[in-house]
Amino acid sequence: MFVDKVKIKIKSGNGGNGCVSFHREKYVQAGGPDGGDGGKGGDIVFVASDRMHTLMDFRYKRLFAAENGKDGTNGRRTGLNGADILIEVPRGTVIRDAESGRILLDMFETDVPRILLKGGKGGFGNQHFATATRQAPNFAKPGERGMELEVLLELMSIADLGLVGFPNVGKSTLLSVITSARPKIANYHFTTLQPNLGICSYNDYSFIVADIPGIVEGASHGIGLGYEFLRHIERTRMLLHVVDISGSEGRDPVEDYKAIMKELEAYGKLKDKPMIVAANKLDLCADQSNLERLRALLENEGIELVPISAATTSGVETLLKKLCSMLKQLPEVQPLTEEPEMEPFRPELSFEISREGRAYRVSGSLIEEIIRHVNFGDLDSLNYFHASLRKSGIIDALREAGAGDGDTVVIDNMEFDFTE
Ligand SMILES: Nc1nc2c(ncn2[C@@H]2O[C@H](COP(=O)(O)OP(=O)(O)OP(=O)(O)O)[C@@H](O)[C@H]2O)c(=O)[nH]1
Ligand SMILES: [Mg+2]
Repeated sequence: MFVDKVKIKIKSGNGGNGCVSFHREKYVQAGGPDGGDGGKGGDIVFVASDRMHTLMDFRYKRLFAAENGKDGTNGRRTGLNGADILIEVPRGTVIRDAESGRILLDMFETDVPRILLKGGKGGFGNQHFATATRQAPNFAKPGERGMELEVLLELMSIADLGLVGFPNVGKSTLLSVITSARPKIANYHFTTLQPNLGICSYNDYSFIVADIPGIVEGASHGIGLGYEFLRHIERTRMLLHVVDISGSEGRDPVEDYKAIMKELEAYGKLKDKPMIVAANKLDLCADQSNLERLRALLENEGIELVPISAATTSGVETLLKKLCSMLKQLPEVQPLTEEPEMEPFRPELSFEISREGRAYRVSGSLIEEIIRHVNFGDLDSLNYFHASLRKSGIIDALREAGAGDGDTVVIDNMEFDFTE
């Protein structure tokens, strides 16, 4: 089964905590603070590879969490950094924020690692907080938290030329003739079940060709299976519309052409792409009437028609010449615009105040975050705690909730007297 869309969870590592420690040595009294810093949390890194062609591997592994940084230790020793996680994806994978749909990364180039979530920084150990007036800082900083995100991986193949057409018209056969790709070819509909890419080199020019499953009339309404795959030719520079000009299946090639154009129109994003039409299976044609009818129609629309036989390769060289000269004039495929706004990835911190008998309880992620930074056995740290409560609006909220001087405020498993 071909998988080209998956949702996964990623999480970068937390930074390690800074350490509170004092230098201890025999006969040396009151050594200075020597608590080391926490290590940095691991990053979540993506890299595009040409060896992968689907997102199949992600069907079984959906959670990727980088390692946390280790805590600092005494003797000014910094904790080890957490290991990064390198996630390999096929080239052309677009990574979106699952919630907003915003494009975070377009994995356009192979082998270029790209960081999506940075690991949290390690906290400073108490060695950093010594000042002239505070020689024995009894606190250190906790590590910064990592980031967590649900992302949608979507493969959108990157190619120069996209092959479209009804099933069984010879798209894959043509791919096998002009590139070294060896797709499955057979005389029935929907032989191709996933996109195949191949590189076509002609004279000094080379370009990537994408072959996708055939589409049928009504594809935009869910008939057949090709419609979803049109995504894989969305980022091509031009299309090659392959028609079975012999009408070998008893269909009318002109009607086939119109039907496919209708589906491309319905898809939207493909309708303005430059296009050449290849009238394939010419070797099976008893007469030229189909070819002439199609030619008349296309002349009207200003679209070039090239008669070929993928089976005998007649006309293929002419086709390649035309494709190359057209491609050379078309702009290169560009990566999608990324909007990697890092801020919103950190969970919104909030708090709430509830009554607990006569006391007021403060709970929620914001207060938990503040508590992480406090050493309740240290006066400096307590002052910092009080300032944080004020700065974050918790004091104001308590007062609004009715708390007055001397009332009891419960935070975590501690009780405080409310003071302004
Ligand atoms: N006689 C003749 N047969 C051809 C030609 N091109 C392809 N065929 C045959 O047509 C059949 C379908 O070819 P494919 O290349 O699998 O067709 P496709 O368009 O990729 O089909 P789907 O993957 O099902 O959409 C095969 O039996 C091919 O051998 C041609 O130029 N002449
Ligand atoms: Mg095919």
